[in-house]
Amino acid sequence: MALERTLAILKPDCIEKNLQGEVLSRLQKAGFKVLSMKQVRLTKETAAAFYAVHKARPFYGALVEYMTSGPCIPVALEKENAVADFRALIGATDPKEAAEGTIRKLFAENKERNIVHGSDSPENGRIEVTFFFSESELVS
Ligand code: FUP
Repeated sequence: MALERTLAILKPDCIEKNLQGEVLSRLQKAGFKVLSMKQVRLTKETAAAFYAVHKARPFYGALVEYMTSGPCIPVALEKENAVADFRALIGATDPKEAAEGTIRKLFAENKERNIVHGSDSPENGRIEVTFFFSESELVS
């Protein structure tokens, strides 16, 4: 298995609910190495660019609005098989469909307020980490 990077984003609902420590603790216990993290308030432009792949989807405008409604914490993660393992840890996009014990099943409200983002492929994992972090911020 290859060492991969994946980007987590603790979303505004995670921060509103004071679940930052809870989510970070779960991902660290699951073996993810935190390469870097920071708290940011996304601008409309930044959120729109990050989710550009979903531009044509009906939920795009609301998603951009939501992701700019409060602070977010992008977290750069590294682990063998990081992308698939992180998606398994967080569960399905819709918490109603998420497996028992997953972060979204435990803490998320709906498909929009679903606590945490995870990259969907190793290629996007690298691209999304680079979207938020420069190499100097990733040096351990
Ligand atoms: P995921 O990869 O599990 O985060 O989910 P998707 O790629 O399916 O969705 C991308 C983003 O759109 C996620 F932040 C969730 C959000 N979304 C909505 O806000 N409403 C929807 O109906 C579906 C997805």
